[in-house]
Amino acid sequence: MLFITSNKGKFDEAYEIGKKYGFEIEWRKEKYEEFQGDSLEEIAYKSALALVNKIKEPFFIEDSGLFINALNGFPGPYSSYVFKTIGNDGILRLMEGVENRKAKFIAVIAYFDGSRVRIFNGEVEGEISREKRGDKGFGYDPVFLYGDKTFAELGEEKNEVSHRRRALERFFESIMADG
Ligand code: ITT
Ligand code: NA
Repeated sequence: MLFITSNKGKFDEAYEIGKKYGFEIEWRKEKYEEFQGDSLEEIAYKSALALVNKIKEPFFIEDSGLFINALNGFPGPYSSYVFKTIGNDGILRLMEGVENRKAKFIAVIAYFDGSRVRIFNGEVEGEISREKRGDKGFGYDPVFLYGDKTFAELGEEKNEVSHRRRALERFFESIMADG
């Protein structure tokens, strides 16, 4: 099972989750052309289609993002760019004085099965913390509270509850059902 991503954090988690289901996930570290779009689904679907000619064997990609309620879903589909530019400090600044801290992570997997592209979703609800906490995980993990801990404090446990876990679970279950 080939996972195409430039993000080591994503790969490491998918690899660990895959093991639990008996799937060996192989990393193809590649920066692919990422289509713009209004939704993660659209971006993932179009990006996967564009890779089909190049890869020629079954593979999946995953597009993910952080959606903050009080910011109308920002950074959402722009999560990668926003992380590289303003980062977690920028997110905390935007949330200064904001009482409604609700947010969610969404992961969308686009899987090319050799003939068509199929989509699997997962999400997890939480809150934006008041300060960065924890040194595990990657990306927005230090500012995403799940209960009273951030994803960066949870470590391994993140893989039990994350958006990525939920999307991968649906993906693996579907493959197993197909035999
Ligand atoms: P690809 O090569 O797979 O596209 P990417 O890092 O560009 O890697 P995305 O386009 O999906 O990935 O951008 C998602 C952004 O959201 C990126 O900045 C990630 O660091 C962040 N992110 C995704 N999942 C996360 C998670 O589980 N915890 C923290 N941050 C996450
Ligand atoms: Na990306």
